[in-house]
Amino acid sequence: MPSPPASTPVPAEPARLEDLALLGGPPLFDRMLYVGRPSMAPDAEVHARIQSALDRRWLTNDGPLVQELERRCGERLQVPHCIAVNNATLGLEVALRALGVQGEVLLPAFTFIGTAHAVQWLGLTPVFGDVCDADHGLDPAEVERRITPATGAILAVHLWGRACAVEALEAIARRHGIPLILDAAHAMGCGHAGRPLGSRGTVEVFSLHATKGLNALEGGLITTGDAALAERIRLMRNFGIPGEDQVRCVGTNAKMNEFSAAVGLANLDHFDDLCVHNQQLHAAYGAALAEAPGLRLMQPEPGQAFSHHYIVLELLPTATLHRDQLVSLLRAENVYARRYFRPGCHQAEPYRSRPGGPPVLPVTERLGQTLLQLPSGLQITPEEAHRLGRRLAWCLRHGDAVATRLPRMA
Ligand code: T4K
Repeated sequence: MPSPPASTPVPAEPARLEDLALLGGPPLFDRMLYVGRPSMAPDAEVHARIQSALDRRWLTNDGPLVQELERRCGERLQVPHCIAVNNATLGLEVALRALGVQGEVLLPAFTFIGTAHAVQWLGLTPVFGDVCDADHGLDPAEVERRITPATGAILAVHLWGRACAVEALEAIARRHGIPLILDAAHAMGCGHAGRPLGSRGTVEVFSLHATKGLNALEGGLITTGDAALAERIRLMRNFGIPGEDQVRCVGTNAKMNEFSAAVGLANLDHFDDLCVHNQQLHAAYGAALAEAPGLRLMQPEPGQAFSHHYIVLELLPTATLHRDQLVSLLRAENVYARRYFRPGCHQAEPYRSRPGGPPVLPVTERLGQTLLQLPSGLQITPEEAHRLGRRLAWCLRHGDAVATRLPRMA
């Protein structure tokens, strides 16, 4: 059968199995949709800010655009100290180093590998714990179980921008006299207990990577209420140099440059609108998937601000298709869904090969097998999100028949 003309959208619900793109039908979308596609301010606004940096010939080393970004983000996050860095991984390293952390660091295995590598890179020992089903963040009960006198810090993650169990983790950290570092890489635009995330624990670290909701090409922010810590972090991000002809401590080069800050500021002007757009996408996906059997769409913490940057689905045991089958079906439809975060960090090298082998972490293992993420941001309209959701729901409703035509999954 000939493909429909380009102007006619492919129906969301196929008339027959062979209309699925993986089985020979036309793809649902005429372009690839990605998880992590950057959402950008209008080009002219980005260009104008970059041009201002070029005109000043001040390109890095605590330039005026970096300072403006720090001030505006600090206000937005309601935190006294906000320090821009060149990415969140180095941000975590600088925070750990400025806190003088030694020995072991307790962290979740279900996170991006950069969280664990930041610890390992400093010569510290990552100790992995499991996460909670409810928020996919580090389980305080696991921390209690694994904490020892060798534990130098807890490093928890606000995964997908949902707050981890901060109150319980803060209490444990306080009781043991160790810092709580929060990886807030996903958390711009997200809140907890009526406030923006960014001012919890000892220190929080945001990512402004291109794939994040607020992007500065590459970048990060370290936020804290501790003035002395903030000063050490500022020193350490610039080789330990407080001013001309002085070096006060060991440091690294974790400075953000002016072009990154220019992009970050331009995008910041549109960030609230982006969050509204993402909320509409989430609602559209939710409406289409409401009746999809065996599937759960992650919801924000009730009543709290949320960026909806990550649209997270969980396949339940009753689902008729395996997560990886859905991912293959979607790729053929030009939807590049992701399987964050598999394998869990404990199953990745070098951690997997440590003596004694990786710990058994049932929730991490299960989430690594059952979660997938769908596209968000300006690349996709709510109407398209609805069509994509309907296609997914159709696949699950007809999963038994679809599965007979797909390679078997383990
Ligand atoms: N902690 C957590 C919890 C994190 O998730 C991350 C980073 C960090 C710490 C460390 O933050 P940074 O040091 O990066 O600031 C991506 C990002 O590279 C990574 O920053 C992010 N987490 C992670 C969740 O996602 P990959 O390996 O999935 O990237 P990649 O290259 O596959 O890109 C993802 C998709 O985005 C691609 O399929 C296409 C699209 N894309 C990407 C880029 C860079 C574009 O369309 N345009 C682009 O310019 O890690």
